[in-house]
Amino acid sequence: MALKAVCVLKGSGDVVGTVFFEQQDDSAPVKVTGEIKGLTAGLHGFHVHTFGDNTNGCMSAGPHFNPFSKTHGGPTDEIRHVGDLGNVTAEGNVAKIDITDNVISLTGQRSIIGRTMVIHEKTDDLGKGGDDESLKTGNAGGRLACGVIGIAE
Ligand SMILES: [Cu+2]
Ligand SMILES: [Zn+2]
Repeated sequence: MALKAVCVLKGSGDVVGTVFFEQQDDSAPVKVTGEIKGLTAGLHGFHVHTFGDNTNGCMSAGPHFNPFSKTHGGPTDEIRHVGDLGNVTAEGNVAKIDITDNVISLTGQRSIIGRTMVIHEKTDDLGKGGDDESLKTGNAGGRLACGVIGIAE
């Protein structure tokens, strides 16, 4: 049976979203779909952060989910955090999400269940920015909205 998860993103401003995750079995890629509204047009970093903790807003989610102690990268890079899903593109304030990823999972060591999905203020430079911060966060800036990823029906 397929594994499913869902995340409702909220923040201190107008950005809101819903993201759905589906994986056919343990070893299959995860299909990520959904929509985020209230963004400025352009690219916005989109990552899974380590903790499912929003007690102090999106900051409590901690750094990018990184169980294998790698540096930050893009979704198609060999060296990346498990949580590195790259950027989503907003057109007319809305980003439609349609990502298939082979590294995140809904089960096992790479499971994102109970962790936090974050949408950022700025573009993720995918680790190619040439400074230290690029290899940690992709210089994606503030956390506009976030939500804990939970098991869905
Ligand atoms: Cu992030
Ligand atoms: Zn990262």
